[in-house]
Amino acid sequence: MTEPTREKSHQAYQRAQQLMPGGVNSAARAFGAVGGEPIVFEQGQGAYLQDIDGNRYIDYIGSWGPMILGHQFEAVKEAVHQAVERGTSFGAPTLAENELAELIIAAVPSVEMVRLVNSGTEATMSAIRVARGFTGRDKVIKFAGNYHGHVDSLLVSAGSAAATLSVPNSPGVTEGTTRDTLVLNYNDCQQLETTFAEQGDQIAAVILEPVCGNMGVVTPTPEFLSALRQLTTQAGAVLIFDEVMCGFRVAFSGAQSLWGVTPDMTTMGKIVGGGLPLGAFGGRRDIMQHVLPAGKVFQAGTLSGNPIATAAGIAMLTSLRDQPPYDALEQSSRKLAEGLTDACRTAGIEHCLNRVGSMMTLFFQDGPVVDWESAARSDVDRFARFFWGMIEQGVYLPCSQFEALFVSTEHSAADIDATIEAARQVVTTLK
Ligand code: KE4
Repeated sequence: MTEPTREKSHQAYQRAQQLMPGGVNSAARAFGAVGGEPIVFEQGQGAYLQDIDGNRYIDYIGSWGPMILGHQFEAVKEAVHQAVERGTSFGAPTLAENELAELIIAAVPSVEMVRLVNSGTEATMSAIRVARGFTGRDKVIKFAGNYHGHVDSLLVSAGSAAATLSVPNSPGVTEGTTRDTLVLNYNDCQQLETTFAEQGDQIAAVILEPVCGNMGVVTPTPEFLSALRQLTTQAGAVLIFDEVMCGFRVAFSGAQSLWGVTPDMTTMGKIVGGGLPLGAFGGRRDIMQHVLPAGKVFQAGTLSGNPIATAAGIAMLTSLRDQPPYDALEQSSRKLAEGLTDACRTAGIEHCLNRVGSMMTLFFQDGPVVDWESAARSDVDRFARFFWGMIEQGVYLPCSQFEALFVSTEHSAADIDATIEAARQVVTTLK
C-alpha cells in the first residue's frame, strides 16, 4: 500500500493558519494533543470520512458525538432538504420548535420544559444562569476533568485544594468571573459532603457530566450519584446533568435513565441537533418558568430554534425513538472494546478501557481511571503514537487521550474487525 499523501490537506491547512487562529474553528480539532497537522476533510458517508486528498478513514469521532446514525443519515438529510425549501431562518416561532420540544420532553422525563439554543456551550451557560436566578445564590460546583463548553465561569481549574476555590484556566477569564466557581474531584463523596456542610446555603447549582467524555470516559459511582442528589436536594441547590455528549448517546433518555437519578435540569447538544448547530436546556417546570419572557432570567438567540436545525433534530430523535439502535450499538461497541484491550494485552501494553454503550476511551495506563487525577496519569505520548499509527491504517480516532471515541450504527462488523486488526499492528510499535 503506497503511503497516503495528504499534500492537499497540508496546503489547505497552511492557508487556514493565515486566515483563522490555529487554522481551525475549534481548538479541539487542532491536533494539539497528538502533534502534526489536522486533516482537512471533504465528505462523510456512513461510518467513513474522506479527506481532500481522497483518503478514506473509518471515523470514530463522528463530529464529537452527533453522528450516532452515521454521516448523511438519510432521514436527517431529507428533512434538511425539505426545510431549506421553506426558508432558512425566520426569527419567529415555528411549529418545528414545538415538535422538537415535544420529542425532547417525551424522551427525558425530568425535562418538563425546554429552551432550544445553538450549542452545548449556550445550553450550559444558560442553565447556570437560570439556576442562579432561581435560587438567588451565586456559587456553582463543577468537577475537575469535566468540560461544559467555553463558558467563562466554567473555564477554571482546581485552585488550592483545601479551599477548592478555582482559578481561571484561560487568559481573558477574570478572577471575578470564576470567584463563585468551586472545582471538586469527580467521585469524591467526602469532599462534596464537606463543601455542602460548609457552603451549602450559598450553592446555586452543581453541574457534572453524568458520563464523562472530556477526561476520557469516566463513570460516576452509585455513591457519588446518591450523594449529589441528596446534598443538592437538602441544600436547595439545582442538580444539572450536562448530557450534551452522553444524552441520546448512552440511552434514548440519557445517562440519567441508566443511573436512575433525576436531575433538576439537563443540558443537551450534539445528537439532539442531528449534527446541525442546536443545543437545549430544560428541567423542572418551576425552574424553567424563570426563563425570560415567562420569568426574569434573560436568555435569547437570533438562531435559537432555527428551522433547519430543528428539522434535523426532529428527524434524528424520531429515528432514535422509533428504531432504537442501542442494543446493536452495545454489541458492536463491546466487540471493539474487547478487541482493543486484547490487542494491548497481547502486545504487553499498559491499558485501561472505560466504556458506556457506544462511547469509550482506551487509556494508556494500567488504571483504574476514576477521576481527572487518575486520567492524567495516562501516557499521552504513547497515545499520540497510537493515534498516528491508526491514521496510517485508515482509522480516525479522537485526537486526544482525554476524549471519547464514538461508534455509530454504520460501523459494520467488517469495520470493527478492520479497526481491531489495525490496532493489533499499531500497538506492537508502541513499546
Ligand atoms: P459545544 O458548545 O461544543 O456544542 O458543546 C460544549 C460541550 C458541553 N458539554 C459537554 C459535556 C461537551 O462534551 C461539550 C463539547 N464537547 C467537545 C468534545 N469533547 C466538543 C468538541 C469541540 O469543542 O470542538
